[in-house]
Amino acid sequence: MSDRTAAVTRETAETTIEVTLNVDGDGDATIETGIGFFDHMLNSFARHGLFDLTVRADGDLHIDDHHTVEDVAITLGEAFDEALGDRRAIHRFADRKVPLDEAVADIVVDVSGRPLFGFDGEFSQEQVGDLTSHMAKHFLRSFAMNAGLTLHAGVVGENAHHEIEALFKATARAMDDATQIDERRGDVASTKESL
Ligand SMILES: [Mn+2]
Repeated sequence: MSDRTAAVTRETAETTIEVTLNVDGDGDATIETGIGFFDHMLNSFARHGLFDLTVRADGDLHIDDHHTVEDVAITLGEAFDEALGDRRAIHRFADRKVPLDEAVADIVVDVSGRPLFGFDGEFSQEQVGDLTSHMAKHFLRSFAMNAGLTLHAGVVGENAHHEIEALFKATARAMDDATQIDERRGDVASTKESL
């Protein structure tokens, strides 16, 4: 198996984002986005998905968190798409339910190459630290669109920190499961023979 790694840089007038990813890592992360709670979420994503991940973001935080979170999601999605290559022999489908105290997040994913995003839930507070809670949903959508995922997410809870963290952990575990290689497949996990 060739290395499932990627290095993607994305530069716009609003942000400069650098991401390196090893899908088959062991959870090593170096994250600097300038948004403390978002760093906490990306660290958690790497750790629980056993992805080696570096994210360096230099964004227009003097405006708000929107462009930085969105562009990190796009760049991370592109990194997964590149690292997974032809997606040969992966499990493709996975679902994970992760609690964090009173919050429960539910993720089901198809690493299909056909982007679609569904979301069911509300965040209990508008803001967690420097992150606008709604941006967690926007992150998942942008990640799914750019990684080529069918991703359905749901969350319930009473504390937005818990709700968002449970979503990131469940997404990490689901992505870890779905991207595992099943050598019995030997080929792409689709009757169309391409993803
Ligand atoms: Mn936390």
